Amino acid sequence: FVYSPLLTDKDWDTAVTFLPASDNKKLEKKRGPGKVGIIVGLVILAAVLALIIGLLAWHFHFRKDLKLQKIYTGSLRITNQVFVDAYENSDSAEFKSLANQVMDQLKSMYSESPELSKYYIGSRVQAFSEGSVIAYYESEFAVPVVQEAAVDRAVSSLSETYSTKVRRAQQGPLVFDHVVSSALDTRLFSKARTSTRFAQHARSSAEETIKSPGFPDQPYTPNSFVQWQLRADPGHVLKLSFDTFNLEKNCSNDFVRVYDSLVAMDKHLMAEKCGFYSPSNPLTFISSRNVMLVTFVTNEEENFPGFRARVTQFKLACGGKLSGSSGSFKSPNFPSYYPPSTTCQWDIEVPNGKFIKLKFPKFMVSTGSPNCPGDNVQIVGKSTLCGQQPANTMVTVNSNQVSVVFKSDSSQVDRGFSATYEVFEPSDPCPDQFQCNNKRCIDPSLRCDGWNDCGDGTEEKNCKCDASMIQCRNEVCKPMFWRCDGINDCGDDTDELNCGCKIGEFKCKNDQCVSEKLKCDGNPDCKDGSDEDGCTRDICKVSTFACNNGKCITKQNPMCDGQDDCGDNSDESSCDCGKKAYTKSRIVGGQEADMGEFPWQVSLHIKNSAHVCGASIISDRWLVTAAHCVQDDVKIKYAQAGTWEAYLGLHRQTEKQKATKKFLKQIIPHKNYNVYTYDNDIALMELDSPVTFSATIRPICLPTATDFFPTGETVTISGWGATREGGAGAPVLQKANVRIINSTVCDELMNGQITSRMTCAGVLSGGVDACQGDSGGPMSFLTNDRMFLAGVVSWGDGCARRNKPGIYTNVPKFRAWIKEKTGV
Ligand code: 4AZ
Repeated sequence: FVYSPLLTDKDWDTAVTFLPASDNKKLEKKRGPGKVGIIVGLVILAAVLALIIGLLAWHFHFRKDLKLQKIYTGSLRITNQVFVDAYENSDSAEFKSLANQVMDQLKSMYSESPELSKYYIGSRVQAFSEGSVIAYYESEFAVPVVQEAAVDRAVSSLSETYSTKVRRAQQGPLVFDHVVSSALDTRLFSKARTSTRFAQHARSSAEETIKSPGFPDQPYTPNSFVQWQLRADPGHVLKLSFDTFNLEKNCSNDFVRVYDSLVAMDKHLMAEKCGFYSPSNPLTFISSRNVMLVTFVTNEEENFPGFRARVTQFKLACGGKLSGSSGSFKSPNFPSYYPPSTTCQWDIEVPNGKFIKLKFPKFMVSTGSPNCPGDNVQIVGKSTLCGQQPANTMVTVNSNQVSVVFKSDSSQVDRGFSATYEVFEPSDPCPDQFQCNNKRCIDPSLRCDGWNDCGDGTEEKNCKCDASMIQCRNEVCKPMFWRCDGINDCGDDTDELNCGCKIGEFKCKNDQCVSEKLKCDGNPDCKDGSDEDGCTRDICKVSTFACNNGKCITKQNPMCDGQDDCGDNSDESSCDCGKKAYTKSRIVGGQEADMGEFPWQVSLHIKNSAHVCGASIISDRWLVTAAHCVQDDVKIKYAQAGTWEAYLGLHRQTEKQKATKKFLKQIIPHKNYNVYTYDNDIALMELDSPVTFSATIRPICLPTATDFFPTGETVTISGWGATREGGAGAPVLQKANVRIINSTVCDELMNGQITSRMTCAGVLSGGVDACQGDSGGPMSFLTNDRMFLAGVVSWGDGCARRNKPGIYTNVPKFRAWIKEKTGV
């Protein structure tokens, strides 16, 4: 039901009266200052002095009386009362009677403090909950500006007095303890806002929902303040699950706050949220007791669709006894937010004589700082973890027993952790493996191979290198093919000393050597770009943008960076691309993408059959894919538009009905595609009708012809391809980050098969790569806050093998061709 707004808005603006203007007489002009001049001067001086004195008097007399409206929210426990159901209804006689008593006693409590009694206006009880009876209230004070800090101190000292000992408030029958209060954020009681309050009780049988005003038919209303008081049965906790959450990005304008209380107390603020959350990565919150408060505040600008959340109740249980040789456990509600004010203890006992290895694949436990105040995970007798820990953080325990205690404090929750444990022999912590200093165990063949597999580099120290490796002076080994590639791989430059160039190589001005083939290919392959110097080019020089007005821009990535670099805005037009709709936080070695994270990703199916290739949306009519995906074979006419159906906005292959299916009008493979070398592996597909863009369907930005993606830069690949070489396709869209690899190095690794129409990217230590079924899909590069189509998945030597990067079609090379064929 709806409450009326609590406090009538008071206007504390103090009227300011200006000093009367001095009655200046008209004065005659004279040559010199003379007598009259002196008099005039004195009069002006006197007027100025009077003005200064007046202003000072106003400042010290009136301004100190300027009053602030201060609201403190609080809760207190009434220990000598028993909760009755009627207390849930603020219209009931029982509620009103107890509320009046609480208000009386609050008044008498404030009268104990001179600062508070002087400025006290009134209180209002907002709600009661069980235990014995907890009252939630707001108290209002009109405080002179200069007294604000003193009043804050008086309120917290009063709370301290009542929270430490049980006290009967003067002249009242109620006994209070646990009086807690804090100043209410001014954003929660702005005068301009219309305010609405709801109270709802979750039941086990039925499902309650809460939603922003107007949802789902219209955007939420501006300048509103809505509050939901949520309750569950005693002994239960509440779960709030947002199935839609789409608010403005900036939390200082519109936000949702979730409190572990029935009043908006910062001490019990679980989280403040804004922005857009993907349904595949939903927000859910759990309370520590049977109450929760949700507040929704909007300002006058930009109204978004809003949110809807289910409210359920359940009994929270966590921790327990764990035994056996291995097992797992996780924080309550993982991977969504754990409840505040909660303690869970897991007592692990493995067979006698064995030790325990704990591993945390994911760990996000509130903010970390020295000594982990707030929320933390204690591995009793060993260490305490908090904050964000690297994936697979490991802790070993030299005992067959250990207790792991997770504690959250009263505010600011996070996504928590997952953990596994397994046993190890005390005499052999890493059977047949190398033990790193950080206790990780790795395959012994990974020692001294130039890659940091331990994570702490221990296995790359004190190495004797074999002939295929460079012996760096600092005693690490690096692969020989990294010698003289312009990158300091050793860390002490040993690998870049005494570098001449081989036959077929070009010597850059910085002494780096690059393949002769790369000279004047439009990409600066030398770090200093000297391989592109002096090349005759009809348009702008390398690494610049050719504006429509003929101007050349030398700045890197000038497109869509919000600045009109060209002067005719041509570098800022066509920028409605490359942005995902959602907030946030196969491919071999990747992980599941969030829904809508790659809204340009397309799944190409043979009609009424399975996924074959990926593609990327570049406009409402055109897709880019790989030419090798559209080559006829003896059985299937892949080159014909009628063979295909394209799924746009697809996340899970089994949920095709949720995606947009499109047929094709035509396919344009690049005419120079080479079936043997995969050179020019790119094709365009025209949809038979334009697609409507949405949160899950959007185009990616196209790079300009002169864009280039520097060695070492991170790019993201996505697709439903195989999750290991020779394996099956992924049911859910996968993503992985890989790095751009120097073309010269790549050409050597791939036995001279790399052309300037190809870009290499991967993780040379292996394990992360595109694979069969990812072909045609995007390699996305993030710049200026947008994703650009840097490459198209093309080919590779197997998948995710060591020193075998993935090969991608170099999209900038085809920018003019795309424009010519599609107009995009
Ligand atoms: C493929 O067969 C394929 N490792 C795509 C990419 C890679 C290998 C194979 C890169 O579609």
